[in-house]
Amino acid sequence: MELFNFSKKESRLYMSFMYVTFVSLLVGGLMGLLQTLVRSGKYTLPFNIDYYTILTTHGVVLGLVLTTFFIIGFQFSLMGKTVGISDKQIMWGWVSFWVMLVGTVLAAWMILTGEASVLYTFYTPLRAHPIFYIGLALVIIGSWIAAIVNFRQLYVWKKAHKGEKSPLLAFMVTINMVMWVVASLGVAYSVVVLILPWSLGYVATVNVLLTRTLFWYFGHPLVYFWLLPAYMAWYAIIPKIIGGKLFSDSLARLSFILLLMFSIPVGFHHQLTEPGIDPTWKFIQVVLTFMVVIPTLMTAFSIFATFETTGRNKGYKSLFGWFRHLPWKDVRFLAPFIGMVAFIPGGAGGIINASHQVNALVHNTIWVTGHFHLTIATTVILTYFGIAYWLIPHLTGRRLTPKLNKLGIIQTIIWTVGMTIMSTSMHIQGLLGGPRRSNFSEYAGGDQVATWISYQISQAVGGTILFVGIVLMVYIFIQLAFFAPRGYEEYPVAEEDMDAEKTPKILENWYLWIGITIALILFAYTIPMIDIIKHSPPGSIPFDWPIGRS
Ligand code: HAS
Repeated sequence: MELFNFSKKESRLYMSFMYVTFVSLLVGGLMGLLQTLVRSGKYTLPFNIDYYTILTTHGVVLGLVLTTFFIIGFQFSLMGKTVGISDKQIMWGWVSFWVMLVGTVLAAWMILTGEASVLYTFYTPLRAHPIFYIGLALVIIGSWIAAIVNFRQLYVWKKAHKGEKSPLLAFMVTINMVMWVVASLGVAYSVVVLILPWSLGYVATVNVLLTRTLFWYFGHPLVYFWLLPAYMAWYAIIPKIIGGKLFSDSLARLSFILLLMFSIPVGFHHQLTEPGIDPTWKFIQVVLTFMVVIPTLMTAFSIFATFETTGRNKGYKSLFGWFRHLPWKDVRFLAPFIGMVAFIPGGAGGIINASHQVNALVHNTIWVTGHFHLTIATTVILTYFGIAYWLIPHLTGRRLTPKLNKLGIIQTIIWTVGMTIMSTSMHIQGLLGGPRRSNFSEYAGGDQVATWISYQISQAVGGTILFVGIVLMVYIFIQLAFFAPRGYEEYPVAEEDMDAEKTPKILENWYLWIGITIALILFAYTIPMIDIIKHSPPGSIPFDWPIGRS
């Protein structure tokens, strides 16, 4: 397999995305810490800062900015490594970076000045300053530019390698970006055509249900947009780190195709309690949601099989000998591995959420917050950290020293302990009916509020431990970017076995898979969308509805 070396110009581009990622980690993490402290009832925010301002900053900066910048930077590096990048493509890579950064700065400015306390889901009728929506639109446009560059990179490679199958990682990046573009069309339409004119005062009303539905048309693939880069590492990078080979190129491609097909037509599982959507269509989307479990379990099987075959090939014979000899002291393996383990309860929680009637028990409780702190904030983020340990030194021409590796292991343990305490307590409080996204700690309440607050105190303990983990991670990043000894750090890409089965050509038939994806979306959304547009009352939310929560 041909792998390209990075030029200085390329490395600079990829690193720029990483700087934004780690600045976001610090800012967003600090907001998370403040939130848990405020909710514990033991601390009040200084300078009259509104709870919803920090909650919005936390969600937007970590959920939208950190993830998008990391993913696009990492994916650019994967494409550069496997199919190469031209100077013109690098130039467009910079355009995408700057457009996204300007958008981020505009949105952040509005949030921090209290003009956009609308949370990361920016549900109407909460209304933000128009500049916030313009900022969001720019972030999406910037990401589309990156997608077009990635598509072009693969196209150019394919032209030069007629009849060859594309490199697995380039194929995976393309799937993720196709999913992102198809999904973000919905939220872009909602922001630009429905919400922005309303926020500017050009139209008097906004269709609340339509904007929420368009958000969730985008929102579920958004969580898979976060997850797929972690899967890329699990399938095609971790095997190399543990000294093995790719388990199955075909299985990996098939699971990505299934994730593309079943990630989008499922947004209603976030709206199961919402009136105005026919229950039949909710049921259909619940069924489609459960289909997503199939490629997920294929992934679990494939990873386990990689671990076992690698160990057996190394000669470890007993039932679990191969497991004991995994490279536990290598943080490039340990951090993503703990991410995988966290996905077992995280995924189980997702299945509970998706189970239609059971959703009524947990919806809008802090259980959901516990669920996504296991999935995105543990499974995905620990895998991103695992990637950063080799990607950053590879880009800066430095080395992950044994000392930094050890610090990374300590960081992983701190994260695991902090998140276990915080997320478990969120799950339990949710089952006791504790609401999410609200700060009631200053109100005197009955026994129930007192019980909730006792759980919120343990969340503050977990949150504080996590913040220590964030500071340590940022320290490691700074070391890897500027101070670690110069040298060469490997960019680990797993190879196929010599005698691996040939990958069927049909797995690269883009027309077929994108066609089925679009057909499924049309099936799941056309009739309910017509219903929503026809029947939900426009005019109910006037323009002079106040900005933000106040
Ligand atoms: Fe979710 C809400 C359903 C996965 C993120 N989710 C959210 C929200 C976020 C989020 C951010 O149906 C909140 C949105 C908001 O603000 O309102 N979710 C699911 C389902 C899955 C799922 C069915 N979610 C994710 C992932 C996320 C994420 C991934 C981020 C990255 N989620 C929901 C629903 C709601 C929801 C409802 C709305 C709730 C409400 O009422 O508002 C599935 O994809 C999960 C499938 C996963 C599995 C686990 C497989 C395990 C693997 C690990 C293998 C481990 C190995 C190591 C090999 C079935 C692959 C083993 C080693 C050993 C030693 C054991």
